[in-house]
Amino acid sequence: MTEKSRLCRAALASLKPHTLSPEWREPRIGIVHLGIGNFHRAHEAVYTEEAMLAAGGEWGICGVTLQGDVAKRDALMAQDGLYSVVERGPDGVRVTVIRALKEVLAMPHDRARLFALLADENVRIVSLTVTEKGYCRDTTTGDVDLRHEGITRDLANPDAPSTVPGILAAAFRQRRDAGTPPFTVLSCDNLSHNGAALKQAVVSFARARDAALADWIESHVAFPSTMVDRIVPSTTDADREAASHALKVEDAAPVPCEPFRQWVIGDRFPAGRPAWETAGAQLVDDVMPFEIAKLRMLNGTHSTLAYLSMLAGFVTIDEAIAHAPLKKLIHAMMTQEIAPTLDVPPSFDVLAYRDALLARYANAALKHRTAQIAMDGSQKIPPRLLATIEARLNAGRSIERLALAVAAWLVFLRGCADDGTRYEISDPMAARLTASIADEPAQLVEAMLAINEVFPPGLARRDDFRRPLQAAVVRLQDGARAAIEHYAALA
Ligand code: CS2
Repeated sequence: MTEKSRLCRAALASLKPHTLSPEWREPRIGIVHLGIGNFHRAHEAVYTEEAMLAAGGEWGICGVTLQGDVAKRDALMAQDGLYSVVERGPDGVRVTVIRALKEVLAMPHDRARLFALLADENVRIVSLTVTEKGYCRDTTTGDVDLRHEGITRDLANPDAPSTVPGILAAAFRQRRDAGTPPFTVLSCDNLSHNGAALKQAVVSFARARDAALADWIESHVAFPSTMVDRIVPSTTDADREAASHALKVEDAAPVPCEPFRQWVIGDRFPAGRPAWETAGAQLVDDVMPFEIAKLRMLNGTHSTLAYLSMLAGFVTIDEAIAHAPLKKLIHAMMTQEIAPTLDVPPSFDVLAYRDALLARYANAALKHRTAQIAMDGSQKIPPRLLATIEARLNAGRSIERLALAVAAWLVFLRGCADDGTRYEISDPMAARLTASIADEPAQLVEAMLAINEVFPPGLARRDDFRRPLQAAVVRLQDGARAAIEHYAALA
């Protein structure tokens, strides 16, 4: 067998049928994206390429890995930033080569190049997908966590930062001192009020060293909020094979995803933006209703499915949702417990949204692993489930199924599935969480509720939360499948 050549810009002429459009003019870099994971490459990068095709603009992307993932940088740079998006839906597979990514950097190795770009006035947007933990927030105040190891280091060495707040504050110091207008900061992470949350983290970081800089950021920089949505699993060999089979050249870094995508963006870009609306993005004044609906309905049920599945032994989301009692439980959880907490515009049909989500979960071509979603629960549980629980309790309503979801997370943290299979807990708070593990349900609930970074003390104290939570942990002692059956049968 002859070895296939590698995807690269010189080969683009022969790849035209696999691009969004044969037209292409290489843009300059206008966006720096922190956290160049699969999600960004299947989402913002695709929207941005379509926007440039429709309306032009110098919006090439420089992606940055903050974890020093040199292998990822080198794999993408060996392909001149090109990669394919492998859309997997009920109607088959579609492979598209994306060209918007122009450069990839790995921190801390490429710090000088990153700061040169962050100082460049052509860079008008810095976007982020760094997950909840990348914000280094003290969740009780929303300010940056001054005890966080990376934050302490960055405050002591402001010219060699490695955290997101540290990097952004240093970049703004450069721009302010040079008289260059600021770039807009666009958070694309799944947390509520993501723009405001990031602004608070960056401003409070700056304030700890340089109050004038904090004031400058506060008054000059726009941090619009966004709601991002596309289910994007990790890449497998099957994706690499599908891409190279379709393209007839080797792609070492394809991204699998579902056909569906959605992006709702707060329209505040004083330094300009790509014409993302031409690619189907919704530019709105207020993102919040969309953001909360997505976090609670999609991410909330995703996490529920993930923890129950880890215990019950369902490996992928489609496998979990094919289990009739679990589907019934998730349907009821959305309809009866989550949807009533949402305050959405009349044009937003929550029940149609629910049905569309269930159909997306059933996509058997995607193979979205429940273990992937189960990661970082300490960061995901509060916005996805606890906020809904508080809203329900404040309205004097029941939380049986939501409590089961949180209970499943607690039991999951024991690191052992119902059939005895052991798995690792991947979570920035893993040590703290596993130290609080107990076999006895009441003890487990007690120890976990004492972790204030996850459970706000006001909620943790409430009897109307503790009771159903403990009852659900007790149910799970008999196995997740039995618990699922029980809760699916609730009226
Ligand atoms: C998932 C999300 O991994 C997870 O925690 O819930 O990444 C989810 O797939 C996306 O938010 C969908 O837009």
